[in-house]
Amino acid sequence: MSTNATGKISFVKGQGGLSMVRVETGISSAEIYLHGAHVTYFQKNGEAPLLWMSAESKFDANSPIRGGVPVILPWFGAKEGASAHGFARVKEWALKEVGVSADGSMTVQLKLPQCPEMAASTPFTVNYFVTVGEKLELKLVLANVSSDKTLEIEECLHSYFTVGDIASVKVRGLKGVKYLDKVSGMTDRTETNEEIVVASEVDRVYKDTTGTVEIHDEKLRRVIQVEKEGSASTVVWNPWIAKSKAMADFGDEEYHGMVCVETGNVGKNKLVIGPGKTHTMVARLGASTQ
Ligand code: TA6
Repeated sequence: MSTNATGKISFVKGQGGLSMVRVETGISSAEIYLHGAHVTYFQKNGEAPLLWMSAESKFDANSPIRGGVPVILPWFGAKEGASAHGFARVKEWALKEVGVSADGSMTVQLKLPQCPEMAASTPFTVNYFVTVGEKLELKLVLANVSSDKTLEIEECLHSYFTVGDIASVKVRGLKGVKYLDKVSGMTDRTETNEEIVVASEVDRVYKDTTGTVEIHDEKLRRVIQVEKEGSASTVVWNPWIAKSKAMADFGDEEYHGMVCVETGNVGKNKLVIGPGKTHTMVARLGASTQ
């Protein structure tokens, strides 16, 4: 355990006996599992937790954790003969460094270890920097370490947010953006609403969009900001009734208290990284009370 004037970092056994880093700064706290480099908790002192976790989530080495911020790499969605959303979220990441900044925020750096699944692709490395402070800042740095081959890769920080009641939530910031509607057979549509409301399953991959998305939560009287850099895709998801029931690690009624607004480069926005080049994506997550 290491501490400084305002913060503390502890290395503990979390749920399921999985290794977890607990970060406590003077103004916020977070929990990060080495399994999947999975941030499961972030809360600013005096506010409701920012991230949502399923009470039914598994915590074992072979399963993804349900909730928080799954790190989706090197593909997004389904893939023939492989598990959905890639393998990074079920690997044990290496803890590389922890640090404190002058403003009291604390950063944990994790690295995806080389693994057999990577052999099939252009060699790459993944470093992930989780900064806990006023906001939760997530920085994903992909490096193409090949000297002559390009790297084609998808990435997504699949953030689950706590809301008071999905029925009184409005998602703003995507008006005019084109999206792939996965609920109506992968139809290409354009967002016409200033405010997106969720009253059935919503599963949309918004394309070529770099703006901040806001989650207006009337019940918790707060606005969550999902700010980003180096990301062209935003995914909005709520499983609603049938899909909630179909997932073993998702409570039948839990869809009322969550919404995903995800930060990535997926589908038509997948990354093509040149030999020896790197790409950085940042998601900056926080809330302001109304
Ligand atoms: O990002 C939305 C989505 O792609 C949905 O289609 C749904 O499958 C969700 O991800 C969760 O996927 P998972 O593999 O974690 O159950």
